[in-house]
Amino acid sequence: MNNIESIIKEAILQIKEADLKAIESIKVKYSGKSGVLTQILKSLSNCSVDDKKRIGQEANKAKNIIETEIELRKEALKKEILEEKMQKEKLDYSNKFYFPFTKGSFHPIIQTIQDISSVFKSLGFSIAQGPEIETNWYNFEALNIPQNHPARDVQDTFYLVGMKELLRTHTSPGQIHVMETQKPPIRVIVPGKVYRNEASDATHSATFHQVEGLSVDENITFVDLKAVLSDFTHEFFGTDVDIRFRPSYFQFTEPSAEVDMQCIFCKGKGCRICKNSGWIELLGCGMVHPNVLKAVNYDSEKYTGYAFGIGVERIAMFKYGIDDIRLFYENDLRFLKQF
Ligand code: FA5
Repeated sequence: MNNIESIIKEAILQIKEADLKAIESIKVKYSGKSGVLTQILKSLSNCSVDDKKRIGQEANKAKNIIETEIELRKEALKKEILEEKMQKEKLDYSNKFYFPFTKGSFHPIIQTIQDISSVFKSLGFSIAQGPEIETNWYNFEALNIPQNHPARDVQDTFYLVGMKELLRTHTSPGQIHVMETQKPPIRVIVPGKVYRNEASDATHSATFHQVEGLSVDENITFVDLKAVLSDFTHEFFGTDVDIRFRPSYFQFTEPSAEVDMQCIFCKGKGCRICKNSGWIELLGCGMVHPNVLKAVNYDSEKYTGYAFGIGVERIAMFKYGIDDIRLFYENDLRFLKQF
């Protein structure tokens, strides 16, 4: 009997120290098929009836005690593991690490696109989107840019594998998408990102943004174009800003012009930014070429239109007094936090 009591004590001590793996071998050791208590029960066959009864009862009681202790320990161990896991995964909702919040803001280019858009919205323009991956048809052919035009040279255009698709080199394909799906009167802007295979400098980048503008209706003239662009520049930069329309050439407009703004960095005297000309080019524009209207099955005898393509980075440089376009893409927080 003393032996059974010491077996219980010894087992309980081991159970208290055991982990989940060890506890299974303790079970085998005491109450398994060849376990200590099972052996005691088996050895009773030669004992007297009294001894069989007394020792048998005590051995079974010991077996129950040990098995209960084992189950309790197993439960406690599982709970401990779960709590440890929850502790590790617990989120700290207290505010000690997170205040004060640093306020986010729009990138100056996004902000400029929003500002340009809201001026044109106030002038009655709606906003449309076009894809960045285009076909030759939308980027060139429908815009009256023939196969041998230098703008189609692989030097300027990023073609996708297979040469069938390309990254749009300007937002003008947006004109075609709009005219294909809408009938005149049209008054729309198409903002977006464009790509050109060219070296970057203080005023040029290989990836930049444009806002395309298009208006098509009966009796639209160059006077309407001049009026809308003058309204835009004065609304955006203020009435004291000096702009000029300079005759130019685009395959998809006739006549064509470029709009320059007096360089704000040197006040027109000439500097590195304006390449000593005193002016910085803001946008290209003109009257929509009849061939473009024909490409979208518009009646070019009935309808006329104007179009323009604004360089967003150039506008942002003017607005914020930035002398190098590359600053927009470096994502230096010291620069971005100023906006
Ligand atoms: C065009 O892209 C014509 N699609 C614009 C147009 C639309 C003309 C509709 C007529 C009718 P251009 O290549 O000149 O034109 O670019 C337009 C404007 O984008 C420029 O005036 C300039 O402000 C800006 N721009 C041009 N190249 C770059 C460049 N590499 N980096 C930053 N801005 C640029």
